[in-house]
Amino acid sequence: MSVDPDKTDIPPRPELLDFHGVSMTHYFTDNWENVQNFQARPDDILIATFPKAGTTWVSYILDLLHFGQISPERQTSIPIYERVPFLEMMLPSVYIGVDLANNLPTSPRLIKTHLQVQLVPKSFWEQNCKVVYVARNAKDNMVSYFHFERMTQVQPEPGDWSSYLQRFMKGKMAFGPWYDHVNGWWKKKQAYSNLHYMFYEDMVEDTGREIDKLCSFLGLSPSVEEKKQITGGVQFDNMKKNDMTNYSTIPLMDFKISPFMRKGKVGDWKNHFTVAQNEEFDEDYKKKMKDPSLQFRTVI
Ligand code: PPS
Repeated sequence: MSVDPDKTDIPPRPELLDFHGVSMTHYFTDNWENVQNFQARPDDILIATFPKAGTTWVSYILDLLHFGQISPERQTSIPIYERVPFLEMMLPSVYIGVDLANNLPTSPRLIKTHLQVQLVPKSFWEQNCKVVYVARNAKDNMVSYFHFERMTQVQPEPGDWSSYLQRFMKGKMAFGPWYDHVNGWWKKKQAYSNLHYMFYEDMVEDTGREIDKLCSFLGLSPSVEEKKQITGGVQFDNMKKNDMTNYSTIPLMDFKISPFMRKGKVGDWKNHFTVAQNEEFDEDYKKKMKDPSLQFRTVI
């Protein structure tokens, strides 16, 4: 199955619903039985993130590391959201993540999820799958999510910036509170050793270094030339130009409002938060982020 650009009759924006205590929209819960019963294989690699934390970037890196040499045509013909299916996404006759994942011909299979850790299908843990989690600082993550909600009908209406900020602090967005997400996965890492927890800011600071860490986690040893090619290919400007990674082939997004590959920066939050909003946010953040071992950088 692939995304069918002719089937673009997208219904009105979804409302948030409460799903096992987590805010979600029906697009991510309609196929729940099949999501929950998904049969992972031991060599599957799960890429987990809060939305807008760098999923596509890491997906592309992993895809290039695994398949860039053996199947170059894949890079020019299959969009990243099909190479790395979004497991819980369910848009009937347009995109069914579970079916896409089940039909992947590759080994390993790379699979994307935005689920809070407690909602991940249990077969991933039973099969001891490798998991790559990417986290991004809350302020930039929120800014990116805000612009994403503005431009796609499959997300709830974001409202204006100041009400969005309140919603973010309350966790009233698809996939629930950012705070629970990054903390839940961080705790999981303490008990589950096959989890590589990485940060968007580190990727921006030194992509090559973070690719090296990924390779060591995944047991891969690309040649110097290959690594150089990958590090170059995944830079923001190159991914923005690349139709297979910039989401321009998906009919559900209005790039005139905001492109998927928007800015790719650390610190864009400074262009959005007022001084008062920043103080209020920081105050609330301190109450929610109590674990001193989990630290984020909002500037680099
Ligand atoms: S999604 O919809 O949840 O899968 O989105 P996701 O891919 O997680 O996040 C999109 C943001 O990641 C930025 N991005 C990058 N930044 C730097 N370098 C590269 N190569 C890169 N690729 C994607 C993308 O621009 C979105 O962030 P913002 O801040 O909105 O630009």
